[in-house]
Amino acid sequence: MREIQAAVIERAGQPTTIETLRLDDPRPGEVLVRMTASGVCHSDLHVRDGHWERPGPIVMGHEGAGVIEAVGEGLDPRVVGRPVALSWYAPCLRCRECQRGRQWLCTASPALRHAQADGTTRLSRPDGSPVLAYLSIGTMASAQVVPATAVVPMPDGVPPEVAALIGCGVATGVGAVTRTARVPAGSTVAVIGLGGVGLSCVMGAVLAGARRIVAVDVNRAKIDLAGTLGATHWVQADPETPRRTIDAIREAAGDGGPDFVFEAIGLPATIEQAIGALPPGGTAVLVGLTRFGQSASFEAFPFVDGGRRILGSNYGSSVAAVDFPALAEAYLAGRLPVDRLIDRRLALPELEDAFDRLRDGQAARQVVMFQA
Ligand code: PAD
Ligand code: ZN
Repeated sequence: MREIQAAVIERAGQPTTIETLRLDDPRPGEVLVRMTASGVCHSDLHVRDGHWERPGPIVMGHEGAGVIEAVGEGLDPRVVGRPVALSWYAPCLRCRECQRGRQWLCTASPALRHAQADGTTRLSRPDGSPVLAYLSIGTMASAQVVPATAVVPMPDGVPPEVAALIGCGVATGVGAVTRTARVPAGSTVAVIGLGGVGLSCVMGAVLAGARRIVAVDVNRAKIDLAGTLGATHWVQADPETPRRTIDAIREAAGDGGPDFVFEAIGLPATIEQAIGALPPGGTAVLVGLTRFGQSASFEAFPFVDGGRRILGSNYGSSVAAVDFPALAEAYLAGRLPVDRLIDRRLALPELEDAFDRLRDGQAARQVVMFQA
């Protein structure tokens, strides 16, 4: 047992407070990780702002990296000291989806209960009451016990904040392009929404050899950042005039519109823009997550008549154990400049301020850094 510092919310929609919690030792199939970095992703903000119902109290955070400090019985203790990135969807490796290689659709992940595989949590308050860990990894904490299948060793030389981003935003955005959509070289691509996820879609489009990459955001600074990552064209969106945004995306992509449009915000209006900008044969890839209960619509006849497609992309259709090391190697080789997404490093007590900046659309990726 040890004491940790963690950012806790009592229930979805409430502000975070920094608390001292007790962390029990890892049990069989579990790993104790000292956290080194945790990115601030909009999915955390969806929970913080009550867009998604979640049980509580719960330690926030799902985009993390750390160093293995101890392992539960049955695991190889030689991994102690290894730097790792954490997957927020620890696969059970036994269900039908895991068996067919679609771990992002695992039906028995402990992440579904924000607990360990046996349904219990290693976290408690000083009064002994249990505290959950968001998606089983609750990375806004100085240390955590996590499922062993959530832990992916990183090659030497990968900075903690880069490893953290590989654990969510980068895997989600790059994977949407290379895994979910399998964008062929020479395609034209548009990305709507240039936060950590959308900027990763831009990097993924570069890796895929896209011919044109149209970066779309309301915020000019985000567009400029996308340009440094390889976007070739840009559209500054005005939410008041969605039709103009659609026309501008089509014009920038050429040939009647982009072959692929990635929506990386999660608003019905921009989902409809992504579909609306497609030429015949085009594909809209929905990456952004809406509030619960929201719908988007499109006119059915031209969609079908034009042979268009819509894909939902969860976690970039990534298999963490395979894809995280590959993303890390692409970073080390200079082909995936993940560090350029990071515009602020902060300490855990500044988390609410980081949420404010993210809510305002000001932040690219902010990362909480933990002291050794
Ligand atoms: P973010 O808030 O950092 O980025 C959103 C971007 O959208 C910002 O740059 C905004 O300026 C921009 N924006 C907002 N409104 C508009 C508009 N009307 N038109 C154009 N641009 C606009 O978020 P993020 O990158 O951390 O996450 C993006 C979404 O992806 C969010 O919904 C998150 O929950 C989701 C997500 N999905 C998965 C998945 O597996 N599908 C994983 C991780 C995150
Ligand atoms: Zn995330």
